[in-house]
Amino acid sequence: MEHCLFISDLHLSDSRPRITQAFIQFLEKMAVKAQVLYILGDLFEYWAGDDTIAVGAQRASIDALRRLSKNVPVFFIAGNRDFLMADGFEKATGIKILPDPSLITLYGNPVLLSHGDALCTDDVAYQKFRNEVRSNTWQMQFLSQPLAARVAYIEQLRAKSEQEKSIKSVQIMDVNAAAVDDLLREFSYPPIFIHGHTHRPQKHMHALDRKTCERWVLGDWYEQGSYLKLDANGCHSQMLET
Ligand code: LP5
Ligand code: MN
Repeated sequence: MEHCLFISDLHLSDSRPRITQAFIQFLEKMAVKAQVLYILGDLFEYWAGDDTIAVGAQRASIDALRRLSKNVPVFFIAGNRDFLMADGFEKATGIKILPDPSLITLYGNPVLLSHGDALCTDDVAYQKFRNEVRSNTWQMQFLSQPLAARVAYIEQLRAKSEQEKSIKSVQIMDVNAAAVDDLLREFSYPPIFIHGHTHRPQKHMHALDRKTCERWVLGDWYEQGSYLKLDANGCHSQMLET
């Protein structure tokens, strides 16, 4: 049956070769049979800039994506780890980067897609940081630094983020219910909304202004790979065999 696939939060890294292997296998065995593959952010542990491609970063994954995209369209929405992906990444992989959020139509239904971090509005420290680093001026300044300096900065930032996360509550790091409602209203009540980021895979039902919306949260790939399949009958959450 014709279907589309959705994944997010793989956090591919040279330090976790098993996940990279699982990802490449997923592309070659599963995604190749799909009509479209959507990657909703945090594909990589971090992305320091498109010039990392030239030094061989994530070569195996990038090559596998390029092979797939010759036959299956692949779309990407940036995560908080890989929002610096740009034209160089698109060219190297054949992937098209979409804005966050994006409303698409699949099998006759509007489907809203996002990474999901923008909805964590209770995490005030993160949102302040997010606003800063998503500005063009900040990104131009950051990307003008040598790659080694950027990587060193990101490593420090990762440590700071982990330290802050250890004292933030679970609720603060989840999506804010009112922010979800506002987004669903803004996009005229899409019946399906898919996002990642929180690493809490679940189907949530939203009843809002006498409309209903299924919100599907994708899982991360730390312990086991997973994906969401959407066909004319709706969404189905699937785990990869280990
Ligand atoms: O990613 P995850 O899920 O672990 O945590 C996120 C939020 N953290 C981040 C930071 C990234 O993990 C770091 C790696 C991204 C690299 C991107 C490359 C671009 C360059 C960027 C260079 C500046 O996104 C975390 C959220 C969590 O999701 C749940 O939603 O809570 O947010 C934080 O922890 C951020 C802090 O609250 C605020 C950070 C302030 C940083 C101030 C500058 C620190 C300077 C460090 C050097 C000393
Ligand atoms: Mn994320």
